Amino acid sequence: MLRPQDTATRERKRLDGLWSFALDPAGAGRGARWFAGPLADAREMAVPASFNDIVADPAVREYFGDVWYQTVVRVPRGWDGRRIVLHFESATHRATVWVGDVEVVSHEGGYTPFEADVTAHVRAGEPVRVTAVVNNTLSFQSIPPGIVEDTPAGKRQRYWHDFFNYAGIHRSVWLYQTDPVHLTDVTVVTGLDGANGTVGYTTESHGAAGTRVVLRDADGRQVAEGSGANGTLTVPNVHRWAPGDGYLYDLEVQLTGDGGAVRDSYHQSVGVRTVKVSGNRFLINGEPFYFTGFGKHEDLAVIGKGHNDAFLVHDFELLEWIGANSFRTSHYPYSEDVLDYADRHGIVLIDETAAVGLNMGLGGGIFGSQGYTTFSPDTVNDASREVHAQAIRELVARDKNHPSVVLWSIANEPESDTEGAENYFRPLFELTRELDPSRPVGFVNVMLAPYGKCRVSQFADVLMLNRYYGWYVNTGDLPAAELAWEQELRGWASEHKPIIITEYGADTYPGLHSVGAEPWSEEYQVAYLDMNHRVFDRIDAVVGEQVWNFADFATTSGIMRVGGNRKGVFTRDRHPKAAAHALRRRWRKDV
Ligand code: BDP
Repeated sequence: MLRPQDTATRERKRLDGLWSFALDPAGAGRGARWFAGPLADAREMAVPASFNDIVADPAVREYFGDVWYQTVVRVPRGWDGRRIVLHFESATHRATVWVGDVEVVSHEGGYTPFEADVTAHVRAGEPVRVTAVVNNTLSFQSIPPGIVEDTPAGKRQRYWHDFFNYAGIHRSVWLYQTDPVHLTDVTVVTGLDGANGTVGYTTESHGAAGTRVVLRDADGRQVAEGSGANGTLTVPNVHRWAPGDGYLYDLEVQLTGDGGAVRDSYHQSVGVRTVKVSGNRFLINGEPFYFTGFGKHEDLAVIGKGHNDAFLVHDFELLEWIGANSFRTSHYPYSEDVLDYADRHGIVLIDETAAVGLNMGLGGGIFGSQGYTTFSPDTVNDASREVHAQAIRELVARDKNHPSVVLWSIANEPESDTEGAENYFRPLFELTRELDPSRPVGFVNVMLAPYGKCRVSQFADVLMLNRYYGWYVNTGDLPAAELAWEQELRGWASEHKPIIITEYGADTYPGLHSVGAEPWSEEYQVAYLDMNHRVFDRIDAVVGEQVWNFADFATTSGIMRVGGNRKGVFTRDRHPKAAAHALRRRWRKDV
């Protein structure tokens, strides 16, 4: 699926703004055909945004079930005879959409796009009603999983991941038009051959008589061209895409119709770079790369997981300020605006699916729910794995052309020390490699499956480890933590794979200080990070450090969380804690 664009042949209209919104706790709306007219008893709701924190009502914040969104859009007058498509960048966690009275699309998965050809249901120049029922209930067959429990006080949604289950329409909604002859997909794979670059391209289209491609440099100068639905272009003296140097070429795909006229034009940005794992090195353009940065979240006050351009720019400014060259899209695919921005600015990404919390052992103690077996016919089962596989397919389909993405993470901290886990994950690794042979694949290992116990890391090209020595274990005892951590890490290093520490962090209440580096104080966060860095610097196989987390973020409530997860190096409103300055001194050679 291609991102909507304005080009010489395409036009789009953004449907963001205030939509009508209604909760449907009884799940009555489908049967009662709420889509067939204006939503009754509706309030106004911002799109894009999570609905949870916008309304001053705990019942809305904690709500799970169906919610309805509706808007009326006038189809532009000039779109007569064109193919018209309705496109959602995401709806969390699933949605069904109607145009007028006609159901046009349903989609499962909260963080990837979906669309429907609505040409037959709209008329140029006329208004049309667009209604979406969005559902945020988590089950053992959703990614991420959860369960609705019957309690004496009523039904409660539980889940095993440590961030708030924000929901709604989190990203832009578009109406766009193309010629009936149109491109449906383009894939680019780049290579290097001495000073030259190669751009292999594959296109899929509908109704085209011919395909032509033109590659232009950042100044708009043509550097290569080709014809045919697929082929390989050579770029003499290529300007490589590299960490810190987000140089992009533009590949224009032109489709011609029967008479030879250009019917569709689509622009795909291309960063020419290679990614490879060699021994325990992670190579970008053949050079060893060391990841510095964070696990992040899409999480903001009031708008929750709603995309916001001001914070997009600000967060990348802070990454540059602190000297981070990378981050992980923990724990779900981020807005495509984030990926485009990373491409342009040379920030390296580990791109993750929403498969977080497939570990009932972990969440049980900490976050409330107890007593479930992770992989079983009644819990995470074959049907769940198919949903997970589809999430991987959609992630790779969406993000395959981003040079910033150098590594797929197919899950965060799943149970990985059992036979059930091994059987669950083997085919998912195979699938990911089949979908994208050009990038390494991994998953993020949890502390409950330490070196020697994990049965899934055998499938991974890169070892990604989340460890909390000095926080969840050896709390407040950094000398003991340092010994234990180094011992475990030396075990992993013996596997001769590159190791990225994808999480290490300590909750820190901003403004809390102590002479003796007490847990929760700003001094402890600094001392904790220093201890980790001493360990990493002693182990050659460590090729990256990503602190948990970039910023404080919202979670479910519980005795482990004080106004959310406080492991941010920045506060939720992006003020630096002492650790931010300490990291800046380590990561930036120039300050
Ligand atoms: C890890 C998870 C992450 C949590 C973090 C923590 O991957 O989502 O927020 O620990 O406990 O288990 O802070």
